[in-house]
Amino acid sequence: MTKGEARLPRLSAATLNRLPAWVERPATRPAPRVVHLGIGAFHRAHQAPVFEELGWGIVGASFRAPAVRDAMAPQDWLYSLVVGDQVQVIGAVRDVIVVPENPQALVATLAAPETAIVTLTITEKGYLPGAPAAGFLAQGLALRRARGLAPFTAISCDNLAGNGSRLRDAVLAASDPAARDWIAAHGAFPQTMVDRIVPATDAADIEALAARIGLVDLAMVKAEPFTQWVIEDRFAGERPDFAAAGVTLTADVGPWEEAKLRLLNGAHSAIAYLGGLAGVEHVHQFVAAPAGRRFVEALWDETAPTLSPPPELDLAGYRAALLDRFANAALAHRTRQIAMDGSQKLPQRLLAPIAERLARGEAIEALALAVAGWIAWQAGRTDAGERFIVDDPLAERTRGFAGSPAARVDAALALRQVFPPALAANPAFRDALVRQLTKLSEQGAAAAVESFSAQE
Ligand code: CS2
Repeated sequence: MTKGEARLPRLSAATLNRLPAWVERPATRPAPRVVHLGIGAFHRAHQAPVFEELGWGIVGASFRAPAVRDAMAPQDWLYSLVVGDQVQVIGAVRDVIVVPENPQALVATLAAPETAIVTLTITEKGYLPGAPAAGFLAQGLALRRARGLAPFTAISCDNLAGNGSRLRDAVLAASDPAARDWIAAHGAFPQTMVDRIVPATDAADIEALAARIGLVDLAMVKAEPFTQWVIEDRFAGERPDFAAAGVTLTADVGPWEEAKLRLLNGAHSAIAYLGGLAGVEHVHQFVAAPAGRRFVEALWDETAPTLSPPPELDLAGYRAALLDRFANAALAHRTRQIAMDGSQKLPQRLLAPIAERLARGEAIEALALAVAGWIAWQAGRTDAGERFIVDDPLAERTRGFAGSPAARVDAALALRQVFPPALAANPAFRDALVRQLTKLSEQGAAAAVESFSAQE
C-alpha cells in the first residue's frame, strides 16, 4: 500500500455508503448457490458478475495461496470490477475457502443442498492427473448421492478443447466405484467457451482506483468491456436463468470454443513468446506495430481455414474485433502473463491447427514461428539478454533444450505431454520449426515477425 492509500479506509460493507454515487453497488447479498474452484481475477471479472446479476451467491475456493481470501475477508468479500471508466462493486461472493487450511469445508459446501452449480477456473494444469479439483468434486458428488441429493452441474471455465469432457473424465477417474456409475448417469459437465481479457491487477491499479472512489480495494479486478460465455445446455439440477444475463446456451459449444482458442488464444500465445523475446511488454504494443499486426493476420490466415465456425460467427468481423480488443492500451496486458504455462496451452491453441493444415499439405510458417518462439522462450532470456524465470509445470524438462536449432527442436518434439506422436514425427513440421527457430536465433524475434510483412 502506498502512503496515499494508507489514509483511506478499506472497501467493506460498512464503507459501501461512502462510495461516490456513480459507482454501481450490490442491491443485496445473494445466498450462495454456486461453488467456484480457483477464485482468481478471471472468475471475479467473468462468471461472478453474471451470478451477481442473477442473484446467485458464490462460495469461492483457492487450492494454493490464501492471498485472495486475505484480500477479500476484511472487505466482507466485496470487490470492484473496473471496466474502463466504470466501477461496479460486486457482492455475489459470500465466502472464500482456502482448501489446504480446511479441505473439509470445501467437501461440505459441495455437498450442501443449496449448491446447484460448481464452476471452475483452475487453469490448464488443474486437469493434469493428480491435481486436486477432480478429487474434491468426486467426494462432494459421492456425499450428495449418499444423502439423496441431486448432483450439482460442474462447469469447467478453462481454455481447453472439450473442457467439459476433460472434467468429467477426471472426476470419474477420481471417483470410488460405488459413486462412479451414478455420476456417469446423473452428473452434468457441460462444455463451455469463456471469453474476457482480464490482465493481472497491480499496485498502480489499486492506487488509481482508490484515488477515484476514496476507498482502498485490495481485491479489485480490471477487465475489457467485451465478455462472452457460451454454455452447453446440459444441466443436472437447478440453474439460474443464464440467458437473462446474456449467457448463450447451445447444444454444441465445440465450434465456438475452437474458434476462440485458435484465434484469440493462439494469437495471444504467439504474441507472448515473440513479443516477450523482442522485449515487448504489453499486447497492445505488439499490435500497434504494423509488422506485428501483419504477423497476427498471417497467423490467422493459416488458422481460419481449420475452423468450422457456428453460423452466427462471422470470421472476418471476429478477427477485426479481436485486433481492436488486443489494441486496448488501457488494459496493459503483459505478454509475460500470457507466456505462463505454455506447455499446457500450445496443443489446443497452435498444435491442433498445425496438425490439420499438415494433413492437407498446407504451409504452416506463421504457426511454426509461434511454436519456435515458445521453444526459444524456454532458454529464459530475451533477445536483448534479459533473464527471466520460465513459469511452466514442465520447466524442469524444457530448461534442457540446448544446442543448435535442430537439436532444440528435437528435444522439444520429444515432449510427449506437448506434441502428439504423429505430429512430432512429421518431417514437414520439424523442418518448419527448425527453419523458424534458426531465423529467431540468427535475427531475433522482431526481425522474424517482420519477415511476414516482406513475404506479402
Ligand atoms: C490468455 C487468456 O493468459 C492467457 O493465456 O490467452 O487468459 C485470454 O486472455 C482469455 O482466454 C481471454 O478470454
